[in-house]
Amino acid sequence: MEQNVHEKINKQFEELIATLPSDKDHFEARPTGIFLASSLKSGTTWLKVIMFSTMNRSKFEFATHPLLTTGLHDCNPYLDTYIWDHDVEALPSPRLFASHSAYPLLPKSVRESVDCKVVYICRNPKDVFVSHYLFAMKLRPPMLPPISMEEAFDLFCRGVCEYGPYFEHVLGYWKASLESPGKILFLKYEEMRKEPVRYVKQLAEFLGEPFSAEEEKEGVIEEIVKLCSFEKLTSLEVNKTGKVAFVPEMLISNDNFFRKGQVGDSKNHLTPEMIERLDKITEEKLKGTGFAFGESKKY
Ligand code: PAP
Repeated sequence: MEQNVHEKINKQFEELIATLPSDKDHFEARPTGIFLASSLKSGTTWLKVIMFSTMNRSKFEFATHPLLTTGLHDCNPYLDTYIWDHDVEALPSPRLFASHSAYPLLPKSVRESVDCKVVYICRNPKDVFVSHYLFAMKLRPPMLPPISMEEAFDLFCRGVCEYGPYFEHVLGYWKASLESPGKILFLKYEEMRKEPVRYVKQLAEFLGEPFSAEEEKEGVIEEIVKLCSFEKLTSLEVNKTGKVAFVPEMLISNDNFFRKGQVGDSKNHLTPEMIERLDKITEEKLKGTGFAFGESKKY
């Protein structure tokens, strides 16, 4: 039943999109370019700082690291909004961008470049939904009527989400990562939370900047994990009181990007019926794909 509804909505979208005018996309990927891609609330903020500190580890001391005083989003701009009012060509290489775009909507040159790399992070849909709902309620303009969790949940289940239906977003990148493993690294939030050192190491190798034996001995990976930890970032003044403007007219406090940072917190917010419904949709969506979310069966 749910599957049919999804298929119907997808078909309607495809038909609608085919009728829209399209034009050249002007973004030119560079071979050294690196994209952090994700759907909403999947661990983007965390991976952003991990990527920035991994790529720039020889430039900065941990004791005086710019992340201790600089807004998180300044280290890796969202191409989705940054490109509206910035000259992306003026940025030096290697350019590090983040994007919430679905895979087919990434700039063509990014998808087609052999060397430009993409790192995708996904998270189990129940935690994504809860994290997004609570975030959206905090930022919802007061003149708009509130949306109940039940209503928002129904929309999420029917694939009505910012940046497109959640499962299609994840599976789009996952399939692309199977086709081009050297170009797209696919990560899972839950697995990274369990073994951050292992994944920071894998990330550095994927980005062509593996940690040397000496760096490993000096504990550089552990320093990066510590610097980027939820506890460390939330203790910093810049993340308590600083603000970010993805678009000029909308200032968002940095503290909105941190809530609990836990795996499985959705069980404290969703009813057993909601959990059952989303688990069933997840099972149907993933059937035959070979893909599984990190730890999705444990709660
Ligand atoms: P975005 O879509 O607005 O960019 P994103 O950063 O992808 O959000 O996800 C936010 C989630 O990551 C929050 O999850 P929660 O609501 O379940 O708590 C946030 O707490 C979590 N998060 C942010 N920073 C970290 C971190 N350093 N380590 C682990 N989780 C983090």
